[in-house]
Amino acid sequence: MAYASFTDFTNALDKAGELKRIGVPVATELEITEIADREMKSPGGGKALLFEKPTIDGRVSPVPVAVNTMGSRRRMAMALGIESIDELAEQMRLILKAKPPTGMREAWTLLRQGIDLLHARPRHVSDGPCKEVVHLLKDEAFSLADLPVLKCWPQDGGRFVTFPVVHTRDPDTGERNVGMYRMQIYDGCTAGMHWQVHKVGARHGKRYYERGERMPVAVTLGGDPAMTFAATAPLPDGLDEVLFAGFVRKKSVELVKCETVDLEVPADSDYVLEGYVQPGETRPEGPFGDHTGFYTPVEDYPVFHVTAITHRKAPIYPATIVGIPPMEDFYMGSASVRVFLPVFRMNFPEIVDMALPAEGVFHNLVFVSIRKQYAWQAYKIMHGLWGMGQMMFSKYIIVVDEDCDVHNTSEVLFRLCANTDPQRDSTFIKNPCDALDHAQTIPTIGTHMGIDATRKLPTEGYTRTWPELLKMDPAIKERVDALLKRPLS
Ligand SMILES: Cc1cc2nc3c(=O)[nH]c(=O)nc-3n(C[C@H](O)[C@H](O)[C@H](O)COP(=O)(O)O)c2cc1C
Ligand SMILES: [Mn+2]
Repeated sequence: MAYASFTDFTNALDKAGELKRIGVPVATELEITEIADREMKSPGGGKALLFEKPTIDGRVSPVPVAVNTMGSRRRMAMALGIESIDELAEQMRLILKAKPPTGMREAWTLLRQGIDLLHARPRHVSDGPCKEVVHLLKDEAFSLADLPVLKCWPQDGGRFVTFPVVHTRDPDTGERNVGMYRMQIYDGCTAGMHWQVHKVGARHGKRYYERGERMPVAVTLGGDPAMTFAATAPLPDGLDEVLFAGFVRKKSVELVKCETVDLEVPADSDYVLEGYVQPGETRPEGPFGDHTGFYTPVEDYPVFHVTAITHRKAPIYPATIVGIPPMEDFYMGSASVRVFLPVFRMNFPEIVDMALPAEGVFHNLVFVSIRKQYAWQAYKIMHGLWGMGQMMFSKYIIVVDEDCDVHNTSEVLFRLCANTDPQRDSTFIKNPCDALDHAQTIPTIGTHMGIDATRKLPTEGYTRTWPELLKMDPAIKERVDALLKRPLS
């Protein structure tokens, strides 16, 4: 089911008892973060929050701020209009099953075709609610300063748009990309554009730079949350996020032309920030209290110049906060892993399950369970994952046997401690690293570690007898179940 607007979505959350409305004034400077942080750290991710009277420098903004709208398993599924993320994973599996691909490349091609066949292709429309109010730059009556943008953490370099959906195009092929890259507000008409070096936005930017052309960029906020999720999903370069969003919500995304740049954006957006990046122009960005739980330092990033802002008559400003985990993004990342697990399994059928625990902030820690059949299969899986899209960033990969629940960190740690000889069972490799990781000596490159915590085979040189894991007799379990149902004294 698709939502007609972001307001539709927050109303659905409200009806489901998943929304807390906060009617008293709360400052966009730090106070919203403190409330949201407490909520996100409450059991299961707490509730979504709608701040109806956010203040900017003491003035009440007419635009409400929504936070933590996808920050639980249930709300993440609701955002995509489904009961459970498993439904979507099952659809992915079925597309791939129709004609099993022989490799990764073919799997993605097949997915694109499958998604296309499911009538997910965007529709082009001539107008939309995102244009109910149009401000061209020359008005000067409205600017970025009018949005209730958060200053998240005390040492942040300013206010940051934290849920921006950034639309760009490959100047060579015309292919579209949509990614989520945070934006630091510099003034009413300029902002930082934090696409990291490994991301598709940065690749597009590099091509504009090489061609010596100005790069059109459009940023949307709000609208159907399926689009926002698609912007964060680790799709391979070339798989259109707009197509993917259409597939997820089972309804074509309606695209409308921008007013001042040659790009199209979802017509249902709450806000559209139109503008451009001048290749070669950079400006210090940060510090910013980041996903890692630490401040990322000041670094030069491209500058986004606003040429127009259009919006709905009654928009909601969607935001998130990132910081020490667990935060809202954990639920978004977990949904991605779940949805793309069938793709991983296509290439590596022995993979049973996979988890990226919150403590690892996506890239730092990956648990994989496998059905092990031959010697050193765990290493094959590690190397396979390290070669796959954004999984290349995985700092530690721990491989366990199929009977270990990777979503239970305590169970994985038990296997790790019990089943490994540290030197024998670990491997180190060199690979690109997440741009946010402060631990590496040189940014964006470093080593990763893989640990094989599976039971060892004679063919792996283990000639002792591997012991059996304790397990109660099923008949006894049944008898005790029955016994405990009756009064014990
Ligand atoms: C809340 C949130 C904020 C993010 N901020 C950034 C960011 O500032 N820069 C960045 O490069 N990636 C950021 N990401 C990750 C990207 O959105 C993600 O890697 C996405 O898959 C990139 O899409 P692309 O492959 O089309 O570039 C963020 C993700 C989330 C969930
Ligand atoms: Mn992409």
